Amino acid sequence: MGLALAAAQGCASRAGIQPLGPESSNRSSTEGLVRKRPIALSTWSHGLPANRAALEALTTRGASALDAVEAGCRVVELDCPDMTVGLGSRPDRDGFVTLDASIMSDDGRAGCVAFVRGVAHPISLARMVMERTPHVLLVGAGAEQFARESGIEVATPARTPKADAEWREWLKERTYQPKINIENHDTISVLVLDAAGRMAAGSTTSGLAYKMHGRVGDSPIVGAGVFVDAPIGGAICTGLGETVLRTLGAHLAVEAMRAGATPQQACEAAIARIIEKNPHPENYQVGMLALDYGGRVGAYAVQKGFNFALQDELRDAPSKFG
Ligand code: SD4
Repeated sequence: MGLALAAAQGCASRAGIQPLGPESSNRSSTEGLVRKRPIALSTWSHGLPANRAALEALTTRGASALDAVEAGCRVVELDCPDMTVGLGSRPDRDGFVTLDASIMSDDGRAGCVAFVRGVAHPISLARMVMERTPHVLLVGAGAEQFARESGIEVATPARTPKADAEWREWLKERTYQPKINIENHDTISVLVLDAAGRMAAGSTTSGLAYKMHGRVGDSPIVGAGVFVDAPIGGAICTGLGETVLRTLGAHLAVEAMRAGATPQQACEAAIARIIEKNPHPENYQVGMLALDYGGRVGAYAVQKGFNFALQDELRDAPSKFG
């Protein structure tokens, strides 16, 4: 074990972070991954169009990190072939498409919405919560009322024909079992470091297909699905939200970095804690990405199969299993 890693693990364990086990797989495959600002880092392959929009906003429109995160998330909200983000998503078990989103700036400001219906761009509504209200999180009918009052159209809730057909098929069996890497949960989470050195993160999702009505995941919860804190860095998550909520996964990763871990070590430590606290990791997937102000990138997942977009490249994250 190198001295730097040993030191980071010492710091991490002093902070209560699970040190890496020797069996940790593919440890070094994203260690050493560094990019120059501006940087856009996003979950899954729809991170590619998200990053494109984010970087375009940063480089041609002089956008801030917050603007870039919002721009990246909006692209996927509008067009998500996986039916996991935006109004075209699969519904909950009662047939309602309910959406969650959050946005956070590295100065500690955050805005979130959960369990909203009929809003095409929950990420923008989350940003309005952050910038125009004294609150952090609005949910359900209250969030929709705030949207209307802010001039955002709230459509009559509906399912797309494809989502409707799939839901009707699902109703025949009515079983809910999270499936690893099967495209029933592919949140877009975006982390941006702009040229001026400001960081922001955002996440937007329909959560889990056929979830219970009223279920909210990690994505709209600060510290769970997203967390950024200057001058340390940021982290974003995707996967089975319950496991991330129980551990405040993104916050774990940022606190590991504060204790001296690299972004890669931080992702591995946070995933180790998630596995420790959530039994049967063979049955779930969580993917985590982290970034620091030096442009160092971390990526790690419970299972094989989590890919992410760094700038315009799609990469496979190393994983604990598989
Ligand atoms: C949730 N974490 O609601 C989200 C789903 C997700 O990739 O990230 N899917 O649990």
